[in-house]
Order: sequence, then C-alpha cells, then structure tokens
Amino acid sequence: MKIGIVLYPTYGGSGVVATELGMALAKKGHEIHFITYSLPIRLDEFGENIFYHEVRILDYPLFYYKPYELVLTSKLVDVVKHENLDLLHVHYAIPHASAAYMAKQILKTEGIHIPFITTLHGTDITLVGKDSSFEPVITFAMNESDAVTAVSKDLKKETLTHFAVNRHIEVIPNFINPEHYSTKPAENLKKKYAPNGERILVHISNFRRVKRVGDVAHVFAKLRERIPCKLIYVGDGPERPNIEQLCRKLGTCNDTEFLGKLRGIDQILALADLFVLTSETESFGLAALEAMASNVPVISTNAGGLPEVVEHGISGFLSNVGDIDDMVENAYTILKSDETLANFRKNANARAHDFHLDKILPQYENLYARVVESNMIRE
Ligand code: GMT
Repeated sequence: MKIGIVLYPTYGGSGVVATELGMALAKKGHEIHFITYSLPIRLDEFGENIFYHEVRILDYPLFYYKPYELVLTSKLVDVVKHENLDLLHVHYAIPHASAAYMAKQILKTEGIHIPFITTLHGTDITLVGKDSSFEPVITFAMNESDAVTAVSKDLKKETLTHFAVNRHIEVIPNFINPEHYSTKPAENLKKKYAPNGERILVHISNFRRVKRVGDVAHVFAKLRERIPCKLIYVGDGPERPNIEQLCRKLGTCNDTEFLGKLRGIDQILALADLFVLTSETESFGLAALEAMASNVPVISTNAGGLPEVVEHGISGFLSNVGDIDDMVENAYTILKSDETLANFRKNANARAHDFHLDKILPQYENLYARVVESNMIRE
C-alpha cells in the first residue's frame, strides 16, 4: 500500500508514534511518504520504501499568521496525485485532519478518491481541540474522516464527551519497538550521573504546564531525604525556567541535571531506576511506556490513559494528580531495596511487551485495508 503520513516532526509523542509507525510499515513493504515541515526527529533510518516531502511556506509580509494548513493541503494534493497514494493517515487532528479533508475534496474534482484516517493523540482533544476556537472544525473533520482512531480508551471517552462525533472511534494504543531501547546502562554515564551508586530518577517531557513538572521537583526533594538519589530532566519547554528556579529554591540543584532536548533517549532511560510522570492530563503517556521498555518502573498520576499503561503496584504506581506525598511513598517502595526494584523492573518490561509493535501494527494494517476497500466500493 502507498501511504501518506502527516505528522508533527518535532519532539512530542504524536510525531514519535507516527514516525515509528511509518518506519515499521516500510519494513513490511508498504511505501511510506512522510509529509511535514521538517525532517521528523526520529526518522533516522532511510529505507527503500521511505520518502519525505517537505511542506514549505511562502513568506509574504501580509501573512501575519502563516497559512500552514493551506500549503499542507496543496502538498497533500500534489503527493497523492503524483505518488499515487492509496491512503492518508494524519496524526494529531489540528490542523492535519481539516487539511486532509480539503485535499480530499480538491482531488475529488479531479476524479481521485483518497480516503484519510485521523489519529487523535491527546491535546488535540483534551486541551486545544475542545476550545471553541477549534471545536467546530475538529468535529467536522473527525466526522468526515474515513476512520478515526484514539490512542487510549480514555481519549476516546473524552472525545465522545466533548465533541458531537457521529462516527465510530477505534482505540489503537501506542506501541514500542523493543529493538530501539537499551536495558544496559553505559558504565561511564552511570558513574557520571550517580558516582556513588545513587538511584536515578528520570523525567522526560515538553515542559508544558499540563506536565506539572514542579511536582517532579517536589517529589525528588522529599525522596532524597530518605534515599540517596539523583534526578535527570530531559526535554525543554515553557516551564523549564520555573523548574530551574524551583530546583535552586529547594536546594536540589547539585543532584539534578537538565539535559534539554535529546534526539535519542535510550541511553538515558537505560540509566534510570525510576521514571516520574506527574501530568494533569495524559492521553497515553508514551514516554512512560518507553521507560518501561527499558526496564524502568513508573510512578505517575492516574490521569487520562495512564492507568491503561501503568499497572498500579506491579509495573509502577498511580497517584492522584498533585499528591506529592503519595508519589514519594510509592517511589520509596520501589527503590528501597535492590530486590523490590528488580521485581518492578521485570514487571515494567513485561508490561511494555503488551504494547509490542508486532501486536499493534496489524491493527493499523487491518484498518488501512478496510478503509481502502470501502473507498474502492464507493468509487
Ligand atoms: O503532550 C505531549 O507530550 C505531546 C503530545 C503530542 O501529541 O505530541 O502527546 C500526546 O500524544 C502522545 C502520543 O500519542 C501521548 O503519549 C501523550 O500522552 C499525549 N499528551 C497528552 O495527552 C498531554
């Protein structure tokens, strides 16, 4: 099948999932065309079935707001037509779903019938999409999609609660390719970050308010009173300056590292003893799953789709949003002895395998086949 994948190329879960999906499909012989405004960060393997089409925006003084959606639409029309695509799969509804809808209508006037699938990732529904400035367009684009998927049951529920969606939403969870995660820490890095064998806590996010990164800092400050530990932050975003200030205020900076944005996170996850995710909403929590694939247990909130990923008391623990003391207690329970930690590590890895690529990829392929087939019947 020839598939166009539309995605955000930057750091963020939806782009990672879309890229990993495309690379895995290409390995299975599908022809994959990534369509976005810069090279996706995880697109590190160029195979014979992988193509990249860059969306460029013409700069013109009149464009105070650059019309990305329009140039994306034109690019979709061009790629579908000239590469003879069978299907478009857009990741993150805004503005990809409405651009795909528009491209579909334009192509229809030329006798080309292209179906499109919209995958909802989270904030396109829970934070941004349901705002009245986007809602009517998102609702329309979902209803006009040939199929809609959500990455968790909770996200499906949220979508049905806040939008007048009149079509079926299929839940296809995010996945991991275990080949991409290392479970062996590099000794030199371990020595660098935890010279005296301290436990290493890791948090990875885009440092947006929704992640409540300050809670990570508070959990760490309390935990280090009970157990020798270090904290590594990966990622960057609007809240980072506040978190750096908080670290100074709490007096924890000597035991904290801010690594910023990293292309590969496998080496850092391999060092970690515990992954901490304190989000207020989280449709799935791909970063937590990636940690689990690296044998790292997770303490997180019980928000959104996180309970569908982390098993309370088995591969980690879930706490109410903002319940710092409970998170500290949970972290201590996991880290207090090597034996308990080893057990949680084993369980985390086993849980990650429930989301193995081999289990999830056929669900997408099956959906693609159904959508393309019903599009042919309609033609
Ligand atoms: O919030 C982020 O981390 C970025 C965002 C994205 O779209 O890139 O993540 C969302 O999609 C991920 C992949 O499906 C999910 O794992 C995240 O839980 C989700 N983020 C939120 O719901 C806040």
